[in-house]
Amino acid sequence: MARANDNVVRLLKELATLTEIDEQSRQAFRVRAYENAARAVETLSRDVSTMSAAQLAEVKGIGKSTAAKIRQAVDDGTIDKLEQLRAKHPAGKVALLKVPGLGAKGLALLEQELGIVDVEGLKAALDDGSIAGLPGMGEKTAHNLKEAIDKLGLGSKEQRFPIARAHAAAERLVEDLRALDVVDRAEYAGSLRRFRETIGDVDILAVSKDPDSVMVAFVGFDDVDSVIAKGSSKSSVVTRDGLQVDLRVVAADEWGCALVYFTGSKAHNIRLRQRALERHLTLNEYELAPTEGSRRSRPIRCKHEEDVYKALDLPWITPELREDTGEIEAAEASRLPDLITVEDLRGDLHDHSDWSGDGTQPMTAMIEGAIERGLDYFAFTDHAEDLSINGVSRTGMKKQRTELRRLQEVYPQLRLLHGVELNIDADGSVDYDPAFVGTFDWCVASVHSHFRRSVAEQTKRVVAAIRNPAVNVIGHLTGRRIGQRPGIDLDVEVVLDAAVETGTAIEINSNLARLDAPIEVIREGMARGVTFVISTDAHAVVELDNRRHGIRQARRAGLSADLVANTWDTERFLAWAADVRSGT
Ligand code: DGT
Ligand code: CA
Ligand code: CA
Ligand code: ZN
Repeated sequence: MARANDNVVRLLKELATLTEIDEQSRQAFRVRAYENAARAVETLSRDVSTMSAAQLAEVKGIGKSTAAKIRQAVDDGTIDKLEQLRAKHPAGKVALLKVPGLGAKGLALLEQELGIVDVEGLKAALDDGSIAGLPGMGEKTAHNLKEAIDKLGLGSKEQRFPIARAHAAAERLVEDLRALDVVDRAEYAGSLRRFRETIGDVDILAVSKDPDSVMVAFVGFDDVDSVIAKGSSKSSVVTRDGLQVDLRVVAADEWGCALVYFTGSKAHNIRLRQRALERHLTLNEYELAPTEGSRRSRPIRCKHEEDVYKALDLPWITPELREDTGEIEAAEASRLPDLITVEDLRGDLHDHSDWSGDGTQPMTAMIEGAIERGLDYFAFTDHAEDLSINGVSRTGMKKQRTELRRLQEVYPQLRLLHGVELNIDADGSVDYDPAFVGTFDWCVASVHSHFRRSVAEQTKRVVAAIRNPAVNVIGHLTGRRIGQRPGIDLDVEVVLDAAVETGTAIEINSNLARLDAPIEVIREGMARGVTFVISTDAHAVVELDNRRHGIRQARRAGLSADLVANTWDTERFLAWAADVRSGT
């Protein structure tokens, strides 16, 4: 996405959230207008900074008055209305709005009745019982709020950020650093490079011969809100999003050791340092230095991570595995898994077009995007009719199919599947009738409702979907949104056993807010022989690139390509997909 577009999206999303708080409704006209506009810019192929307000207003999803705000965002770096709302509603309220079960109305009530404006205040009021006494709240609501806060870790002092938010900010900062003349390399390290689901702070490393200039530029970047510390080789800042970012500048021949050190994990580093000591070396952020008893007299400087591992008689270990959960032993014994890479993917099997309400682009754009990315096969899986705001009726689906069959002739190089994303209802049933469902080429079935049910009920409904002969794959298995909504409670072993028995695949959803199935589930599935599918769940062409996130999630679990159905060639894939559905 063009850099200007990225900034505008961020400002519009913040404006939508603050407007929701201000107007005490998520459905308020202006909230929807800003959200739609953010979505439109997110998927726009043109750079907004080259567009006039009039041109912007012509884009689907952008109204006239929002177009003017976008223009101001591009010109001034901010929006007047946004500044007013920021002053009126402090950051604590924005965090409160993220507590599941607490809407903008609830927020207003808490402030009016109890003066609560942040999560800390809410926690205290839950503990002393005053929430349960509020009109329209009660014991049950209080209990649910408490549970949500605990489950998401929102109550803790050292708040962690969902990877989606940290990743976006880190990518922008790294890109800005790389654009500086004085910077030779820049990369994010830490838990983000290991691809953890939540991030404490972002650690960035850069190589430069002129660290002072790098620091001066860094603390002045767009995303930076305040500076905690500014030194000549290390600085710490806080972004507008409230995220702490540490930057360290090193010399080119320190890069290898520094990147290993700051990527971590701490536990992995400790193991490496032990290995170094056994070889009469000490490993630190900059070098491998000889200790007493060493035959070496000079430290080893490493330009690359590979050199560090080599000095310790190990092959390079991918960052996603560096948690000291057996990867060092595996490396030692040359038994590291042959991990899947983005190049292994041949198809994408969960994609939306503008046929369902939340998709933003026509099928042709999505097809061309898939071809550009070198894919061999591609499934459109627009939402089925039971999803009230977005679903496509039976008639709509039939029309889409006719259109898709025509497009197949226009684009013979990409095998197109007419699929659907079915909704798994509370009782495990899905949309339409079985005969019609059977006419699709490919069926994803996902949970989009009833998130709070017992383990037994959730397990039963998902197993019923797995046993449905038409269903090829279960989409975003737990329905979680990292840092926002916990997943449904499932008996994972029962679900995975059913998937093995029927051959139904389990999706690895590449959306950074989801990364669903979680890695524990993927590992458990690997042990049982489950087949996986890695899909983007793209609602726009640019989101086809999210494949790389799904791949990193899979790598964290130790997954290799052969267990992932959409790494197979078209013929093998289609034969498998047909088998799943005939129950053989
Ligand atoms: P986070 O920020 O909590 O999500 O997790 P990390 O892993 O990014 O941790 P952070 O930011 O405290 O430190 C970045 C890396 O620096 C960490 O992964 C390993 C390394 N590191 C930090 N402190 C220590 C330490 O005391 N010993 C060792 N061996 N490494 C450390
Ligand atoms: Ca960190
Ligand atoms: Ca750090
Ligand atoms: Zn979807």
